[in-house]
Amino acid sequence: MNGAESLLRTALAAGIEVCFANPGTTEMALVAALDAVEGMRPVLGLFEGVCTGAADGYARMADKPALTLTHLGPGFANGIANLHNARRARSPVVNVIGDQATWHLAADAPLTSDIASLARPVSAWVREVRMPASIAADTAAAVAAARHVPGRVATLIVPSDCLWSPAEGAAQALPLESPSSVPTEMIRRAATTLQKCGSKCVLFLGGQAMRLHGLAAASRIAASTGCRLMCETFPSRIERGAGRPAVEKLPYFPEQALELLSKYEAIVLAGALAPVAFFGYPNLPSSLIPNGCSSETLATPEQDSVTALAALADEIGAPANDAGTTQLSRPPRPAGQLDSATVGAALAALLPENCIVMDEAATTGLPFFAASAGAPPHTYLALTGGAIGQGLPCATGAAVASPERRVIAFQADGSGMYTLQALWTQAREGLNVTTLVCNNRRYRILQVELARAGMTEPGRKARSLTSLANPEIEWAKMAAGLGVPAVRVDTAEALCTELERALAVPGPNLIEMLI
Ligand SMILES: Cc1ncc(C[n+]2csc(CCOP(=O)(O)OP(=O)(O)O)c2C)c(N)n1
Repeated sequence: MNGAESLLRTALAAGIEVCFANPGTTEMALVAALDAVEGMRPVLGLFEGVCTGAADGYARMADKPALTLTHLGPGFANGIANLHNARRARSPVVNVIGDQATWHLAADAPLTSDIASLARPVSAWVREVRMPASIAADTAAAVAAARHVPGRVATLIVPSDCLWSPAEGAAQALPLESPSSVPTEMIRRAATTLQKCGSKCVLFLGGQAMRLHGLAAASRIAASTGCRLMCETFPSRIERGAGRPAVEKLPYFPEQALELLSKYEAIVLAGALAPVAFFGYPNLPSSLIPNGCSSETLATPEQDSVTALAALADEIGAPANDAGTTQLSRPPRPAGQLDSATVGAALAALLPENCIVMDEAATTGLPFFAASAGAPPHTYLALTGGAIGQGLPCATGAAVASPERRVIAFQADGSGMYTLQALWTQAREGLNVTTLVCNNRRYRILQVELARAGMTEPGRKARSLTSLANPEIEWAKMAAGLGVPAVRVDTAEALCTELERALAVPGPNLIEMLI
């Protein structure tokens, strides 16, 4: 067995089954070894940002890492933005990056660069393999690092001679650690706050607390104390819809978030960090917790927030089955022109049960979350790190992880243009992804930000940097060119008809919505 096979067999033994790859010459031994390792599925991405975003989406749904395979520093660098998003989502990801042969590094050949320095800002763990004999142990360590609770990005840099040379065989998976438990003292303190402040308290959820068990406990607490359930503005994954507790997102703009939270005396954090503004603005604070509202941590993202929430519910004597659950209710099918309200209503009206929604719809997406609160149960994923171009790749990875479920990529046009190659991967892999592109022909959020900064009449140059209208981008045509059947709609009625049709057929499809 060579180093490449040793790496793949070790990853497989640790439960990794998928490799989102865009390889080059330094990874040839790994490419060849894939055929010798039954059970490891390679998925080709035509841009590294597709591979890393897909690994994020896969991890969010499978709760375990995939491999990404990228080519030296430049290949990896193309994937960094979506690894940034994965890091913010606390998704477990194992990056494997091929490097020059150890003895060829000194020659400083054209593709040679300092890969570790590129990897560090997005990786909690980085290791350079030094010899073929260590490749199995290094791989096992990389997987263990990625699975460190709640999930981290781990990067293994592997010189090509270590891949092609004979190695020692595969290593066993290292034992998985469990999340650190929350001290009883923290649970008691949070219980006191919730009981004292009651409906003047927000229980603020993140990470595993937004999964079914965490939500059930949070719902018991809300039913018992009257507290309001909220979650991060951009949740990595939340289970929602009919039969599940209703959780609101904290508004994006700091003025709105501060105004909302100013009505409360306390915020209790469960699996989430204290919320901060996405950007600094003149005369606005970084923290979104207003003066006069106290903040208290029940569980950090690294701690076992689910067990802590259940213990807290018991501590305050919340009845076991008192979970206030959301009634099934959908908006009626909308009619008329396409805008954020009718698009949100159409999607909420037709959302299939048990689907996964990846929301990178930016400004057009805003009304959807509230409109779909009573839709059939579904999973919602958001852009966690603000690095746009995550939606289509993440939807692709989610579909690889959950082939039995329909994935809906709710996608803003400007953001979608960063990584539209993901559509080709969806077509090639036959993934059940329905993409709804919000073609508003602009970077609307940037126009909003210009106005917020007082530039209500932007000049020609400023306008040109926020408009996508010239030339007009034709998404349906691009999708067809990448192997994904697509249609274009410009009314809410047509959107409903086409969406119903798209959801009924297997494989990927795309609806371009002219907003
Ligand atoms: C990687 C990256 N590059 C640039 C930006 C800055 N940025 C934020 S939103 C945005 C445009 C979003 O436009 P679109 O996706 O069309 O959504 P809309 O605002 O029109 O709803 C840009 C360029 C970013 N957040 N991330």
